[in-house]
Amino acid sequence: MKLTQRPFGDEALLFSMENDNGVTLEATNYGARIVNLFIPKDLGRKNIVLGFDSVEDYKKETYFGATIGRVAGRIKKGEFSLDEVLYKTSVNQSGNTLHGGKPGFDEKIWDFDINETDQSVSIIFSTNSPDGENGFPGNLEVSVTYTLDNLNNWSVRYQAKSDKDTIFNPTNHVYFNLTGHPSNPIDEHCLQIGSEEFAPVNAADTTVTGEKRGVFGTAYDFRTAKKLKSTFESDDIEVKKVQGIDHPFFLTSTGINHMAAKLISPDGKIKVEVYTEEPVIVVYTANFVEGVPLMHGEKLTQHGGITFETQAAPGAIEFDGFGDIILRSGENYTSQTKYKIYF
Ligand code: G6D
Repeated sequence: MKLTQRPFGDEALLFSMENDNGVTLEATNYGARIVNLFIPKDLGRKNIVLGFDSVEDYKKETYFGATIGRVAGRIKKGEFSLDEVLYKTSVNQSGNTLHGGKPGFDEKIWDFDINETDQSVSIIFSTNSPDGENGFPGNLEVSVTYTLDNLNNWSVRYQAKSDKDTIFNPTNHVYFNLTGHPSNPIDEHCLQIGSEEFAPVNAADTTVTGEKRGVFGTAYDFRTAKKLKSTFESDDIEVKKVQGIDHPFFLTSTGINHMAAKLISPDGKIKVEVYTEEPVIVVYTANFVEGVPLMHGEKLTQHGGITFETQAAPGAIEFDGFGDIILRSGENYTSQTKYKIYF
C-alpha cells in the first residue's frame, strides 16, 4: 500500500492511495471528495469516476465526488420541524435546500489524518459545522474515513456527534463511468439494484411526492441487471420528469455484507458492487450537464455518469416510512458504505 500527497490548488491537497494491485483512489480535503479512481496500469489505467483536475473547476461544479451534508437531497421549502420547533434552512435550488444548502460540506476544507496498515490505507477527513450553520441546530463534529484495501474495496465511513438534537443524513456524490470516458454515456452499462420500491418525484423541483411505488414492470425495475439504455429510452413518466434517473430506491436488504447494487461496464470486464448500512440509494444519472467544465479535457455528456448516494430517503423528516434522520444530542452517528471493484 502506498499513500502520497500533492497540492491541488488553493489550500487543498490531493491524496493518492494505491493498493498492491495498482488500484489508485485519489481524494482531496476540499469537500472531502473523491477525485479519481484508477484501475491498474496494465488495464489502461482507466479512471472510472468523474472528476476535475483542480479545485478551481470544483468551485464551478461542486458536488462531483463530494461528501454531502448536513442533509443529502432536498428539504422542501427549506423548512423542517423537529420536536415541534420549526427550523429554516438555507435555500439554494428552486426554493428548496439541496444537499445541505450553501456552503455545504462539499465546499469546506476538511482537516485530515492518515492511517496505514499492511493491507489498507485510510484518510480520515474531519470538520465542525457550527450551531445554526445553514439553519441546522447543534454544533456538529463530523468525520469521513475513506479506506482502500488490497481486496479492491473502497469504503466510506461517517461518524458524527451533535450537542443539540438535529437532523443528519450525509452521503457521497461520486459518479461512476466504467468506460473511463465522461464523453461516453452510460447507456450500455448494466445496472442491478436490490430494490422493490422507489420514490416518485415532483416534476417541478425533484422533491419526493411522499409516495412509495413498486418497481415491478416499470423502467425502474433493476432487480435483475439490465442496460440503462432501456430506462433512458422508455416513456415512463418518472424518466421523462427528470430525463433519466434521479430517484430514491428503497433497499430490500441492507448491511455491509449485503450487495445493494451493481454496475457492469459495457464490455463486462469492470464491475462495481455497492454494500451499505443505509436503507436507500438515490441514483442520479447526470441528467443535466450544461456548463460543466471539461473533465481531463473531455466534455461530460448527458448520462455520462451514475451516482449511488447511500442515505435515508430525501423527505425522511416529512414522510413516514422514508427513514429516520434525527440525531439526538450526544448520540454517536455511524454509517458505512463499501464499493467493491472487479476488473
Ligand atoms: C443529486 O438528486 C440530486 C440531483 O437532482 C442533483 O441535480 C444532483 O445531485 C447534483 O443527486
